[in-house]
Amino acid sequence: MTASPAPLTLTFATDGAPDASARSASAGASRRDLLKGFASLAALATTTGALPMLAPLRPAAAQPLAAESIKSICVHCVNFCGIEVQRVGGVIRSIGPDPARRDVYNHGICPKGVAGAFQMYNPYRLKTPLKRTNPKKGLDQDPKWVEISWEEAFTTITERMARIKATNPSKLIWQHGHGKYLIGDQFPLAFGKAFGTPNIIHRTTTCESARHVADDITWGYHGFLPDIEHCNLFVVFGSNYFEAEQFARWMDHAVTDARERGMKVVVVEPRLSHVGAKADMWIPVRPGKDVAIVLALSKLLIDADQIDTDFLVTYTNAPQLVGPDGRILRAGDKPLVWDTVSKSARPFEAGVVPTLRGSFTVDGKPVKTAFDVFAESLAEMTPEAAGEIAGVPAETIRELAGMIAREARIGTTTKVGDLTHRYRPVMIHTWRGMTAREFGVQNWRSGLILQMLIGNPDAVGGMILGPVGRSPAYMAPAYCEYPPKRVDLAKSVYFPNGHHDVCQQVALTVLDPKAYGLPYEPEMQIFYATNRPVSTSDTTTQFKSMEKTFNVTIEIHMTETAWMSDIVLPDLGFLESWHFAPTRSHPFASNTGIRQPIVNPYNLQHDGFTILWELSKRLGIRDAYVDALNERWSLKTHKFEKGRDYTPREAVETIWLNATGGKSFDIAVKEGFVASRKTPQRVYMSGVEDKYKGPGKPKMQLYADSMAGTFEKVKQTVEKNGIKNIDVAQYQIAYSPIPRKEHAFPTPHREAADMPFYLITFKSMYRNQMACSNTNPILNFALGKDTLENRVLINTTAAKTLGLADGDEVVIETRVGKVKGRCKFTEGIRPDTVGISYHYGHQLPVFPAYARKGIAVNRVLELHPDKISGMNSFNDTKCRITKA
Ligand SMILES: Nc1nc2c(c(=O)[nH]1)N[C@H]1C(S)=C(S)[C@@H](COP(=O)(O)OP(=O)(O)OC[C@H]3O[C@@H](n4cnc5c(=O)[nH]c(N)nc54)[C@H](O)[C@@H]3O)O[C@H]1N2
Ligand SMILES: Nc1nc2c(c(=O)[nH]1)N[C@H]1C(S)=C(S)[C@@H](COP(=O)(O)OP(=O)(O)OC[C@H]3O[C@@H](n4cnc5c(=O)[nH]c(N)nc54)[C@H](O)[C@@H]3O)O[C@H]1N2
Ligand code: SF4
Ligand SMILES: [Mo]
Repeated sequence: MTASPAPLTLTFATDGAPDASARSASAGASRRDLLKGFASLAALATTTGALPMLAPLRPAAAQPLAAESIKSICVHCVNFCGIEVQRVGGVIRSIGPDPARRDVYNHGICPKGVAGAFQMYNPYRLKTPLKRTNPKKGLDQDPKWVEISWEEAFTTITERMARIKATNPSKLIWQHGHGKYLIGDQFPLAFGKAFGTPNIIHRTTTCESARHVADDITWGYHGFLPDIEHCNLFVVFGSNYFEAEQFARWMDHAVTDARERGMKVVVVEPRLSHVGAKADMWIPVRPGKDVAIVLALSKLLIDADQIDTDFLVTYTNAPQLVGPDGRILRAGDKPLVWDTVSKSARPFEAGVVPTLRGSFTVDGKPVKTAFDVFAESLAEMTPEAAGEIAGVPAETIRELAGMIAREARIGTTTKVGDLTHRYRPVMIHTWRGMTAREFGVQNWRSGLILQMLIGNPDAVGGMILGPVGRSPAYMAPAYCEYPPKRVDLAKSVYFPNGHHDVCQQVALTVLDPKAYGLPYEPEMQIFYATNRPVSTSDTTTQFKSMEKTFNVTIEIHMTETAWMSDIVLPDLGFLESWHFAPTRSHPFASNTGIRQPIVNPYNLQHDGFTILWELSKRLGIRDAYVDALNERWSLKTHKFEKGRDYTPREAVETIWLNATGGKSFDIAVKEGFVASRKTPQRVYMSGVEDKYKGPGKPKMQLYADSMAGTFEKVKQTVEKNGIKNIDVAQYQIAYSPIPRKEHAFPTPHREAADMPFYLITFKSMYRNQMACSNTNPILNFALGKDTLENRVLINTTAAKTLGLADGDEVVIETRVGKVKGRCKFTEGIRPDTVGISYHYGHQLPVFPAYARKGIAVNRVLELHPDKISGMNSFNDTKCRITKA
């Protein structure tokens, strides 16, 4: 899904309201039409009471306008595509892909990227700081905003923060979402350190943290990419790379090219996504049951001896011995294997030849290999049993197992460049499909284990890993702190492996800190580029918590989160500011880039960086902030100096110089990035080969012994402290060292049997998250009626048995609430499942009607976070559909 950098223009109906029927992509619309359109839109923009001031557009006729082309990086979504922006007379005329990135990342850009300029010129932008004068907070309350100066805003905020700092700095909470991709995590984290609060909370548990944590537990780092260039069978369990994903503008093209070369794509997903529509085979799995299919595939491969024994023995802990207590046997801290040479239990050191399978007696105790513990646990996971759970014919599962076994070419090698290396051209892939749910870690662990069975980690055509082993602590039993220090309870006994923050928990702890043993009452929350309550499950509770605290929101336009705030600060957007940008790349390239300001139509003064800098000065912590920044960014050759200020450009330059080994910043400004292709040696030999291969090395955790260890700690901590709100039996299921059948049954699947439909959500190409695109004129009017609202996707046959007609208004009822929306019949979804895309149904009266269209599905999603990672439950809720 790409678009060429054609110039964009649009017209509006003459009554002043933007009109979809008057939509036009013709070049005929004049700049005056454009301005008139914005002015009329602006008349609706009652959020601030102020009319927008547009960029100084000069009359077209007078003189030829200077045309410039500027390189930057899109961050309308998290794909970070390289872009080339055409600016004429100081105004953005078009945005297209940066052709120079083709070899290192993105081919083309998407409609959201093309429409990026309209995020900046959007008349609904916040233009001045706002102060709430109605003390009562609620979505139904008018905040009675008054405009204030930056000076008043900073003074008010600093006074409160100084008081908090003097009493207990932990009472300050900073939450960001999209903000991570603007100024980066490091600035807020450094600020938190200088201020003294541990409560800097990122959004990953609403995003994909279960996937990260599964990787972390398994190989001590998170992240992988499919080696699509060499893969022959790509099995996708819910990764939406034609509409969403995080490497999509590379992956969509790479998959399309590979299919032309002959790569087969199998998509396992309840809904026929664009990815499924362009696959060789679509397997409509019942939501949340993927793990059952993957376990059955594992069983079939093991039973047929279609596994890579050599890989399992050499790189993984599959040969390690497990005792009757479910723990790995150790001598000191060294795990034991059964040595076939000495016929005894020994650490895997030089001269030892471990067996993969077998039961033995060690010190009078019966033990068996971790591999056998796993294999035996699969006894009942036949294709028939898994098919029954997952709603998929057993034959289909057998067929897929056959394809994997055939294509994996176990035992073979191939040549890439001058490197001869293991060849396993099969990749099992997921993004949020298997992971955005309770038991998300266990679901994806099953996928990782399946890939260990065929030996594809860091093999040609397989799964390419990052710097594995970088965080060995993630592979050890978790700390299980109690009482918790952090308001999100990450790494506490509640979410022991919450390595990536637990953002949706903040609201619950704020509402009742004592219930979780938090030794303080949170007082103030700053939200930077996140619409948190709307982007997570159980929206109502999330909003309630904002009634309790003093809230500041840093935003580009009004959002529900801002509406619940005491002070709202306008931010510069991504085409208006300097950012050191984390860019995406692909398995064969790495790159470093920047974003640079291209326009500033509303003459805004501040961005996230300058706001934090100013606060640090006013709070008297600037030098401590500088120290923390040098540490957080790991700055070595070029550092921030104490006793002086930095402009955003100077800050970005400092980080760039450090990251690029001193490459001139002129390159950043001119080219936008520097990149290098990786050699095959670096791609395939620097991960598991380097870290985990052979005797004397640590091992990838096929059997996650650490989980059993963590569970023991949870149990002890609960008993010792008399903790009432932890269900130990459920933690035992969650913390199994290997994935099992129970992980296909998240809470609503067990408890809400009277609700007939599974409810899943997904992303749509024309929207980004929950507030980025709702007032963007292009994304709302230029793309056709299908993009204006989301519908309840329901299977045609199922809908007819409910007496529905296509397009009927229906009520979606779950155990936490009801929402209404129009249905859309489709054959592309299972009859027991309904699908509703995210992004729609804004709740504020200040938004125009078009921005409020559609269904705010998160209002009816149940919250049962994954107990390991804290991952929010997006695709577990069950529902009833009735005609409205
Ligand atoms: N049901 C369901 N829920 C989901 C998902 C789903 O698929 N289904 N997806 C989930 C995922 S993957 C994620 S990551 C989360 C995202 O959740 P959030 O991080 O809360 O994302 P948004 O809702 O987009 O909030 C980002 C805010 O940043 C603002 N913003 C954009 N640019 C700027 C800027 O330059 N400066 C400032 N200050 N603000 C800016 C936007 O206007 C928007 O209000 O949502 C999750 N929620
Ligand atoms: N257009 C657009 N692009 C985006 C974003 C956006 O908001 N809009 N957000 C960005 C962000 S922050 C992220 S994290 C990525 C997310 O990127 P992805 O994870 O690729 O996208 P999602 O649509 O969140 O979810 C993936 C798929 O999971 C499927 N699914 C749901 N339940 C199940 C299930 O039980 N089993 C299986 N197998 N599949 C299931 C859905 O149908 C969906 O197609 O997208 C990024 N790109
Ligand atoms: S995929 Fe995301 S980053 Fe790339 S152009 Fe589209 S919105 Fe921008
Ligand atoms: Mo995300």
